[in-house]
Amino acid sequence: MDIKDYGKHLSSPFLKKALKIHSDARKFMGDFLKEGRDFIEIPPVIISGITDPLNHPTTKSQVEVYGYKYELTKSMIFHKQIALHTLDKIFAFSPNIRLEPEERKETGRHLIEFTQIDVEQKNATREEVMDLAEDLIIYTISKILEKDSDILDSFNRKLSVPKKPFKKITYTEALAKYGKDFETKLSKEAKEPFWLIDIHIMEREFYDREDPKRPGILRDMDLIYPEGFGEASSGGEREFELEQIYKRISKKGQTPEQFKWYIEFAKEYGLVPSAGFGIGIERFVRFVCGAKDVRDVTLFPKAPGEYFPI
Ligand code: ASN
Repeated sequence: MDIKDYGKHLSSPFLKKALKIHSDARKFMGDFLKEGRDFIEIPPVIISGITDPLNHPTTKSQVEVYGYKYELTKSMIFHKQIALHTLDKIFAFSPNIRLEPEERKETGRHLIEFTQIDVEQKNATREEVMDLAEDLIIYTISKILEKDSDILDSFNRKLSVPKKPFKKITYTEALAKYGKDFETKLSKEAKEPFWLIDIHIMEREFYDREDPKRPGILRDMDLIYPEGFGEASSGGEREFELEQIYKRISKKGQTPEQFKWYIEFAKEYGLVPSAGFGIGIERFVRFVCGAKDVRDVTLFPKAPGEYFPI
């Protein structure tokens, strides 16, 4: 985006209103977790010796500090697990940097800099955090409909509060019915957000827990928006036993050395069982506003493959 296009973007009434929705969404999500459910908000981590490997290729973004290499946060997954040594229920508004492949520029869903609300709860099951995520989405959408209906009307956006429980489809079923591109097809067909569950072991990162009763299947889930808006969230129960973590790392062709500080921590103090999820804020705002592209609702939009110096 050059400076002239950025000028147009900045002065668009759509952006101005979408930023109001963004600001309100953060407030309602924070209120729900803090006041409704006793979660503690923790500060985000920007640079660290460990970050999420992610399941898809991204270019490593690192900075050198005092001669040591740090990575920029791709998600706070490991920090969430570590924080549960002190607190039982946590969340952060976590800025993430993911240098996505250039071809993701036109998906309408990818930014290389974005924020997710990243939530984790000690000793929780997948089903408990799915229930929590449903309540969080329902609360936030209800509040936005109450407070910002004039904005949504001006966008001609008809949004309704989703009903609980959200529908579920297993990864195996989705693949069999719709083929490899199931997410796009299912999202286009759906009228309400729905869950994709029981994802296959090689399709997600090593930290999502393998079902002890069903080897090869994970105790995890993605939340998918309807109307073609695509993925909203990913999460699950976590691996917490070192043996299993070693096994999963090697299965993904990774090495414990890549996650040195996480492994050191786990060896020294152990990890606690937990489950959690993260919801991308800009994607949530895009869905609420019914925007074509996530860049349209973002103040400083940085798209894959693009140089945007502000
Ligand atoms: N926040 C996600 C989770 O809690 C991880 C991610 O964003 N890759 O599972």
